[in-house]
Amino acid sequence: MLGVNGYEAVNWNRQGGELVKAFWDQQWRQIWFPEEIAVSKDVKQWSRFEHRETYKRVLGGLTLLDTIQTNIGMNEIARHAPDLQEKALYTVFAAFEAIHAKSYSYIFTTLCTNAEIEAIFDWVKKNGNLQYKAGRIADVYRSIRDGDPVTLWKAMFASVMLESFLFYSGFFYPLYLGGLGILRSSSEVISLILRDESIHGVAVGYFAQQLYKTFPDHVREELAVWGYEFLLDLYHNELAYTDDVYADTGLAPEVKAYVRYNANKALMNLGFETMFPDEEVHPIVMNGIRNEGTTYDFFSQKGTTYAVAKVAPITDETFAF
Ligand code: MN3
Ligand code: MN3
Repeated sequence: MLGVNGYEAVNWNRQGGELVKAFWDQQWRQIWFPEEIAVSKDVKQWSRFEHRETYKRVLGGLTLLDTIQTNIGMNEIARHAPDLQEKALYTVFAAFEAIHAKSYSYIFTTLCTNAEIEAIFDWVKKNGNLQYKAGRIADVYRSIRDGDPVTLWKAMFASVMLESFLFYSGFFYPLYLGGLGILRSSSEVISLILRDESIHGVAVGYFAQQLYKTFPDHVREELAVWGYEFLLDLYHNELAYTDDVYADTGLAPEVKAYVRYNANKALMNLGFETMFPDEEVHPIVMNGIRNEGTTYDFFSQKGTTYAVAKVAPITDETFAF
């Protein structure tokens, strides 16, 4: 970064960056590669699986979102964040996004023919709801003005929407099936992605909250209105996307409940009031998350038995990795 007195070097010994370091350490501790998971174990079940088309589309949609998060989201936020340690953290997050985007291709290679794979990537380019959500998020990322904290905050808000909310219409299906013992190895890959997204949502949300506190009241009010409108617009698009992608499975109502639950979590990550009432999330999906035996849903689900999903606010405990 070029200041008045020249380029400034990142100083990790500076006081006050403890939280950046905690997120950094946690992210590296959970490094993983898709090739470590034996997705080939799913091949046999895949050949007789009824809803292959739905499954492929779900993964295709997720691939697009992770591609945008790699190439635009984390890069743009890292580029414009003023703090050098925070910049470094976002760069690390971006590397994990690249792993995520690549991991879906690993599942495709294992389960699908080349012609099928081409058809999925073609579907991604043509699906209106998918392109709409990608476009709305990417536009906010591309609109950051240099040295302008308000447009940076909006991009951070959009990032939390993507990672804590919009991914979940897709995550639902592999988690649900995995919970039923169907395509379990592929579902394990998705669980590992979800574990990273939990950190990203909390971290970006937390730093966005710190930025938000620096704005005067009238700016905060404007941004809150902008934020809820942005979420609602994406939510309506998500309902249409869910109806379309899950049409053959009968699962759309369950997916939508999960989407609302995660929309609330995204808002909590940003320090905003939730907007949907608490409701029951399919217990199989919750089991699918829990059975991996990790703490990536460190947010609201650690050590509880539940069928009714509740959203907890960020507290000191949130950061006890
Ligand atoms: Mn990702
Ligand atoms: Mn992420």
